[in-house]
Amino acid sequence: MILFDTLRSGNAWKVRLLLRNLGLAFERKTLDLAKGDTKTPEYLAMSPRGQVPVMQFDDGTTLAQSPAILARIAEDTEYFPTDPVVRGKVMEWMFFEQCDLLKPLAIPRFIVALAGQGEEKADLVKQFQDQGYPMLALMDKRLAASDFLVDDYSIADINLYPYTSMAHLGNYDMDRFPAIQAWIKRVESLPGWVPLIED
Ligand SMILES: N[C@@H](CCC(=O)N[C@@H](CS)C(=O)NCC(=O)O)C(=O)O
Repeated sequence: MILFDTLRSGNAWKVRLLLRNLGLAFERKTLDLAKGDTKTPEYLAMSPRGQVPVMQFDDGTTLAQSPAILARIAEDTEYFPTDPVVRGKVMEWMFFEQCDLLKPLAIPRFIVALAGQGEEKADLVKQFQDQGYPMLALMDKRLAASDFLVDDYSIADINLYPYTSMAHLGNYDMDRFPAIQAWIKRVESLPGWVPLIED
């Protein structure tokens, strides 16, 4: 299997976490967005949006969109339960992340920590934080009642962990969310956890 990623992509980090959790071997092709690596005709055939991650499977098929990749890799494993009610809840959290959480967390992190424009774009950061804080409050409420987002650790946790754990880099005050902080520590203590930048 080949994972197309970038050095600091949280969406690709999700896929590496699952692969490491499962102990699966894979090759990593680390691209450079600034050089247009994801906008070539060959790459756009795999990812019409020209984004990472993309996974190329051993049968030659490819898949974009991190939750879809997680779901395919986790099929028939404990990380993607088959019970329709439980599986539905796992999907619910993954859609929540894509629709409501990803941009409010990822864009401030990009502006502040990666582009170094936190001061000049403070208003924009605040606009995204105003969207993100209520979503983090929903997560915190759930995690105050449960060790993991659904029942046991699943691809729901893997999908929500990277950008939540990096939210402070976008100047989010994560002290407001003690249950999220405890969950982050819980995820990081599991076998196979790897940091964003691996040695
Ligand atoms: N919904 C997508 C989002 C992927 C995404 O935003 N990837 C970023 C890097 S983390 C990217 O490739 N950005 C370059 C671009 O949008 O042109 C997913 O979950 O995989």
